[in-house]
Amino acid sequence: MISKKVQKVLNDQIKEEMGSAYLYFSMSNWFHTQNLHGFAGWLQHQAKEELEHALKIYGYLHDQNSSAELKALEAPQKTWKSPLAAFQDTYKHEQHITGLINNIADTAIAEKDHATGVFINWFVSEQVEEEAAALAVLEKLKLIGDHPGGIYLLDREMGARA
Ligand code: OFO
Repeated sequence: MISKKVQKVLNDQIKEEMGSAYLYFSMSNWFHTQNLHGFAGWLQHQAKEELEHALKIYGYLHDQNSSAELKALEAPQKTWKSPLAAFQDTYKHEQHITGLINNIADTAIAEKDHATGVFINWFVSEQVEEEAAALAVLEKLKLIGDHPGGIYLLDREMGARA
């Protein structure tokens, strides 16, 4: 059984993971409208991963004989002024999520909840990868600047992810 505090931060995180999925679906949609289908595919893949993260927490709550509370989601941003602006937001968003995951880890420690500590460690490592992946794209976009040829090539590279 997990404490009320741990239940709360885990339920809040389900909403955050669903919100991440929503944000990345919305970005994917915007990239499709820009005819950058490689970026769109990359973000769709990312959105699916976020749904899996939400499901992982949902499953853990049930394994702990608890119940998931599904909260309302806000509509995500719909347009960006450039691919660079979108990936600045992606990187910032992942840093925000890392902070929330660290807070869950801190809560588990404060509650002497070793099971949740072990469970959330997977997310701690995952966030290192997610920040690195977003930053790698962001840095390439900074290098490319306003050169359409560079965006075109990066779009092809991004399309290889799926
Ligand atoms: Fe769920 O890792 Fe990104 O947000």
